[in-house]
Amino acid sequence: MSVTFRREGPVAYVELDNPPVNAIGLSIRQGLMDALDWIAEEAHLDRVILSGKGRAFAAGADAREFDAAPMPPHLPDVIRRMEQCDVPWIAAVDGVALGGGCELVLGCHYRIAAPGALIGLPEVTLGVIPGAGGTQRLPRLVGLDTALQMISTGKPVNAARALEIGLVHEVAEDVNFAAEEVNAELLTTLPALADLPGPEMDANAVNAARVNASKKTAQQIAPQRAIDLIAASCSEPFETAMLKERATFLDLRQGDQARALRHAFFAERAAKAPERLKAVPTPELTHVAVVGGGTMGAGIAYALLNAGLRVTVLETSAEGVERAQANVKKIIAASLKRGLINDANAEDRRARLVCSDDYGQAADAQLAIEAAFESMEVKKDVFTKLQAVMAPDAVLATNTSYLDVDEIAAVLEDPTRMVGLHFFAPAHIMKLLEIVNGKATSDAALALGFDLAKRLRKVPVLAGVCDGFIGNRILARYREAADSLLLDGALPQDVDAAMRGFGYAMGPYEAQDLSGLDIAFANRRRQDATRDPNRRYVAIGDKMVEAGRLGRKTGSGWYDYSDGQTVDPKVAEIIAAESAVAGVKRREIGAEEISRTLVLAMINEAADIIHEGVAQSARDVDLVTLFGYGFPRWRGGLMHYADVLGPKTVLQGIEALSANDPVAWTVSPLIRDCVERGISFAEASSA
Ligand code: T1G
Repeated sequence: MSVTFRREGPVAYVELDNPPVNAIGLSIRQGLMDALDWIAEEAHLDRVILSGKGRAFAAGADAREFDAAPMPPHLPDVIRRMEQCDVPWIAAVDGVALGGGCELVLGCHYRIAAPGALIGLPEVTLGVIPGAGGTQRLPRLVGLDTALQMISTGKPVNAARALEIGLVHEVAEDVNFAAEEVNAELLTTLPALADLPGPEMDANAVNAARVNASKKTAQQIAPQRAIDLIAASCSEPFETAMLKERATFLDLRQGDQARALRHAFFAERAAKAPERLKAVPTPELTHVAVVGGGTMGAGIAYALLNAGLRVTVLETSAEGVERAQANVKKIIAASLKRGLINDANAEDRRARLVCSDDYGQAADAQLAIEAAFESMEVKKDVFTKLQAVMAPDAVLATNTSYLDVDEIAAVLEDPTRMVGLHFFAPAHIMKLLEIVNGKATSDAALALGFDLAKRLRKVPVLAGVCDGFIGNRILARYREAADSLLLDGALPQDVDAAMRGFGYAMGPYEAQDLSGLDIAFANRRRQDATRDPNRRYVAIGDKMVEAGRLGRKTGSGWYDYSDGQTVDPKVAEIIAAESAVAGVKRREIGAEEISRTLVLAMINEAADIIHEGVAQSARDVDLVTLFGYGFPRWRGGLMHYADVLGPKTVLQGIEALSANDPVAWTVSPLIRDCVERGISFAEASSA
């Protein structure tokens, strides 16, 4: 039974019970209709208390039903019946009431929240709009401006804010008890929100919401459509506007953007340890050592402190120790300033942090994460020292971005304890964690890696060993294809604008100016010996580094930073000179060709990565590109987008580009396989 109902005296109790978060699927909608039928037959009831069993009131409509035809009873009809019920309904909200959960609350006549409750309409984050009255009832309850903010951003409010804006009548520790205590007389006077007049139109507020949505959720349809419907609440009769809301919801949920956002939502939740690791025993994590207190090390240390762990940051000198201490404390201070933690939390984190140049301090750590300089010699030395002090069953992890995990593991007497844990800067903010499975890596080491990911609330993705694992290998191909377009006629600002137009927050050149051109330079040097001489090599990046243009940190890179970020004519000169040396006649290259070329290059590389088994599935590539590299979430991730294009279109697109550089554009066997078998990338590689 997804909905239970009973009465005690004049009080009817209706409880949602669909673990884990009371997602409102058909069983709940039908259960509520059954409860309403029962209530209609009961006499002498003065209230119905609606609550959610477990940790949520209700997480919203069951998004897994959105791919199928809608099944009656439909939520808007259920809520309308609650609202018109002769017995007043009280929402007793403990936990989250989101989406349809919030719309159930709005269908009640009296609303109570527990202090830790979160109430909101996040539908736009799934590419849809509130489809059960939210766009019409919320403005009638909290006013136009607040409704515009809440619905177009999808951000929920906490109990205090809900009380402040009038979304709930009261906040109470024990919401059920408070509901029993509400004055019965008062309950009979409370109107149904649908019967209230809509709010006054405020064109400025509507425009402000549109401008904000076009900035924060550029190119996304749902926020703008939500704003249209909220504005309609000012002028159109409730029932008329409700028909429009329903039609808009049904239209959006089948669209590419909603499918992509649903895919991203469920892919993130499916990111768990492979089945075989579930049975592998792992130690309880209490103490983790981090080697290297630079930017990455400090970020990792802070993520560990945030998860309640004891952390020892190891350095090689007193200065290093001081620098590590300062770096972690800087992050703590920044979190304090942003209100993410309070003074007590900050003190608690500082108390669990030790920075030291004595490796012996790590002796009882269950795990060590090396985040030292990206040099094979340095890493081998670190692991030799760790091995000497840590327990033989402690797991040793490297955060290397590019270096060969197997070669590092070879310095250990027991290489099975080595695993790659590739964090992304800033490590305490970026959710992606690539867990790199070395040749010798044991299941115990992998399992501990996934335990850590869960503890840190990261999105874990299993990666095989190759140059750059999954994400950086795709990034290297993205940059190589971009540099090739520079040689043919594009300029950095053209490429960046084109990729921002595709949906990235930042293009590849402005991004590289942030991380530094020297990293890719070092990687190209590392690959010199093994590069295919028939593969087009673009030396523009090398010339930039030779000219001292390393990016923001040197005041200039692909752009000039002496006064903000500006286009620098010197860069175009360097590029033109390289085109001349290469004998290339430069041509105009438009934004559509740029974005198509770069996305196809990434898709082809990702297809190889899946084909080689470095990534387990297309979905894992989506997680990496979404949570580590800023791929637009409303496109669902690189391979979800590849499936939107379709394998045949991908194949044709790549073949059309291969003339210029047949080696770089060799079509991945996975793509040919999908076309020949008539299957999607998701089907070809479903883990
Ligand atoms: N539909 C289906 N499954 C859901 C779900 C949902 N709305 N929300 C959560 N789950 C599953 C999730 O996939 C996971 O499954 C498990 O529940 C625990 O979730 C008509 C149209 C509620 C804050 O956007 O934000 O209502 O992996 O791991 O971290 O107008 O889930 O265990 O198999 O996330 O504690 C609007 C989405 C829907 C809220 C809990 N609602 N959910 O977070 O647990 S559209 C939302 C969340 C709608 C109406 C419209 C979070 C959470 P599994 P979890 P959590």
